[in-house]
Amino acid sequence: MEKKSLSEMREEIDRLNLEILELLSRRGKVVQAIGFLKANRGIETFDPERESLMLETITSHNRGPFSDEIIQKLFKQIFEASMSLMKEEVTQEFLFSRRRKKENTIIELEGLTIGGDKPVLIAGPCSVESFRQMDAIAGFLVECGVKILRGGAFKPRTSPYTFQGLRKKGLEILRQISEKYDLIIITEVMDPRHLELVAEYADILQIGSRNMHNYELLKELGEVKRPIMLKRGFMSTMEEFLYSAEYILSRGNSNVILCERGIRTFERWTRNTLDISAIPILKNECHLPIIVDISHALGRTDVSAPIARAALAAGADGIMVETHNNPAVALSDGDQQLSLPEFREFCRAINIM
Ligand SMILES: [Mn+2]
Repeated sequence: MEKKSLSEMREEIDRLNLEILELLSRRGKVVQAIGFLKANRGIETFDPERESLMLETITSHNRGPFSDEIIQKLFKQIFEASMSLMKEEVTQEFLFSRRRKKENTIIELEGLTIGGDKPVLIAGPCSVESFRQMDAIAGFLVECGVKILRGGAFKPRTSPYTFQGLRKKGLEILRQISEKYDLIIITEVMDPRHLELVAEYADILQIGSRNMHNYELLKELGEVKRPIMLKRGFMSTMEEFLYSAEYILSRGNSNVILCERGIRTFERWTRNTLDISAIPILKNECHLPIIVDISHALGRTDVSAPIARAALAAGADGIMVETHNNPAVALSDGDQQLSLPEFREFCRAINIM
């Protein structure tokens, strides 16, 4: 056999590298096509039986010089890379995905846009307590330029013995206030049995953190003709959060607003830990507007303004904040609600009105 020089052998290695690359790329393309097919048919991407069969076939053809073990390791790497390619293909198919829809989802409601160029401010008390309370708060908020009023009628409380909300009476108060001040109303729906009732009174339906995993409720929301603000579960990953949004989108309701409201960590000086990084990451991954609820994230009022500014700087489409005419006697979440003068200061500090 004719002896090759070192440089000749190196040239050969260079050529072989490119051939391997060419083969890998070809293999990758086929994998993508399979991923697309599986996504459409809802088939699980990982098939361990098929993988071990492939490894068996490959090692049975191995003629060296690499050991079977090394060959298996190398191919295992190729399989893993293929799996992530396939997963990418599947995620692309999700309705929330930015890869599927490039432009932002903009929700228009009575002349107001959520997810457009201008951030929105959602304010109001934790709970609807009485007409007088709501009247005092709403009158003040309107003067500050607020267009969306929040207030809970159905309250998910940690203890069954604390105030559970005024329920239907609360919804009626919200409607009256909405008509008096021309405000858009957002309120929580907790149970599929109340959905029709709440949708009758509210303009935007809020799904609380505790209900982010209530898939039967999410499915029903897909059929409702109202925008939905879905709050992130306090123990949920961003991926789980988006999957929950997908439940609503996939049933035909494309008006979904995400709400980051903090996640539970070991930190006790704030009620939750606001996940600032979730804002730009979710914006990259999906096309839905994102509101940041600073009150439930913080559980305190003293750092409201810098945190709201941070959320806006990170790309939030709006801020939600709890405000009460007399936080000291509020029936729920007293510690985290801004008083009305504090709210006015807050508005000045964040300067989005
Ligand atoms: Mn609250």
